[in-house]
Amino acid sequence: MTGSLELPRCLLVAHQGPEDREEFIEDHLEELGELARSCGYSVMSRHRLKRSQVASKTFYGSGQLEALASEARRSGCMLLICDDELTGSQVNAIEKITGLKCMDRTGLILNIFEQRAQTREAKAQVELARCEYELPRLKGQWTHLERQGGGVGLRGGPGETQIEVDRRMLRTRISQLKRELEHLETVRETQRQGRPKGLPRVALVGYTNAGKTTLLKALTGEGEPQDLLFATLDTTTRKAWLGADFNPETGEGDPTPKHALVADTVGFIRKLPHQLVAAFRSTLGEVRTADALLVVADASHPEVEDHLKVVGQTLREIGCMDDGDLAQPRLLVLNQIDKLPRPKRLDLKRRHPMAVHAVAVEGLGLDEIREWLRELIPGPMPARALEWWELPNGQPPRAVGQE
Ligand SMILES: Nc1nc2c(ncn2[C@@H]2O[C@H](COP(=O)(O)OP(=O)(O)OP(=O)(O)O)[C@@H](O)[C@H]2O)c(=O)[nH]1
Ligand SMILES: [Mg+2]
Repeated sequence: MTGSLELPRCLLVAHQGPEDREEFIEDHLEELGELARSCGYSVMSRHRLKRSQVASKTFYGSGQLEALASEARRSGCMLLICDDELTGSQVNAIEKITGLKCMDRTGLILNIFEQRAQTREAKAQVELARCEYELPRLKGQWTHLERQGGGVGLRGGPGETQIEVDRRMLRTRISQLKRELEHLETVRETQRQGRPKGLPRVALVGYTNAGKTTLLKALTGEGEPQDLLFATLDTTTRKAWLGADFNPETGEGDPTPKHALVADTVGFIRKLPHQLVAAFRSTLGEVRTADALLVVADASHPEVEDHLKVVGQTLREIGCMDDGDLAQPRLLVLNQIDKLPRPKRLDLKRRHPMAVHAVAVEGLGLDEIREWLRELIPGPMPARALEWWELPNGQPPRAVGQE
């Protein structure tokens, strides 16, 4: 693996417990590499650190960390990115042993979101998540500050005072941000009320980089797809033309074209920091209140089934139930099938018979999606072929083997 010279270099590490499959951890590291690339780092190497139990102080073994430090020196890295969620004191301990700067997966995802946030709402949501993330981590700095205070080590020493001040400032900022977001949510709700009535509202959801924005563009003509994780942070709602259920030859159906409002949303990822999920509640409100969901997946990804599980789990986390009457209608769009050989497509068809196969970049599968969306709109039922029992002389179809 080579990295470009201009970008800051990093090493990636992940813990592998006795129960963890090797390919599974490799895939996590692959994804962590994508995240690092999205954040502007150059990945020099990836390491699976096997250990039956995590060490409470340093998370990884100290020998493992020392080996990493010399690897980092050899390849000119200053940064260690860990796939595991670490506490503030674990980060400090790792930094001390390795002499490298250490960042965990949550910190990396937060960095990406900070780089991408454009609108006031996205910025406030990301800052809220950052503050929530830093609050329990101030503890790590406490020891550091206390040491600086000449080893006073007593309650009320300079370190403790400093941490109290930091905590208070963070808490004040968190309350301000929450108030601001509540206000923005009211604005959003008013906008929602003001949207044309009678149009179904559909949200595009799915794992990051699956092709949601590409599908938005194909359906509505607007959107800027990018080959980057978390390219989209803000919800964009656009009107899509759905065509009509009308047969010009027989004159059956309704010739009036139908429309829907389609919202593009922030992508999901495994171990999506819960602080971010909580902070993005208002943006993700578009998903909760949508009349239907188009669940977009990158069918060519080797871990697509795992991605779908993450999407299901995140939808539950934001308050969309996926069983019983509470669930909105959902259509699974297996996108990017142009990258799959035919046997793999057939296998997918077997595993997800109700899903639509699509190539959003080429507009393939759009007709089926539009047809499904049209059915959400109350109105004349589309024409259908009569079944045998409805026909005057209809006969039930013969069972196989009766011919
Ligand atoms: N080959 C192929 N590439 C596609 C297809 N759909 C999307 N892509 C590419 O996949 C990449 C990601 O597409 P986006 O639409 O930005 O994905 P997204 O789900 O909106 O991603 P985030 O907003 O980052 O979560 C882009 O480079 C697209 O051109 C497809 O059907 N086939
Ligand atoms: Mg997008």
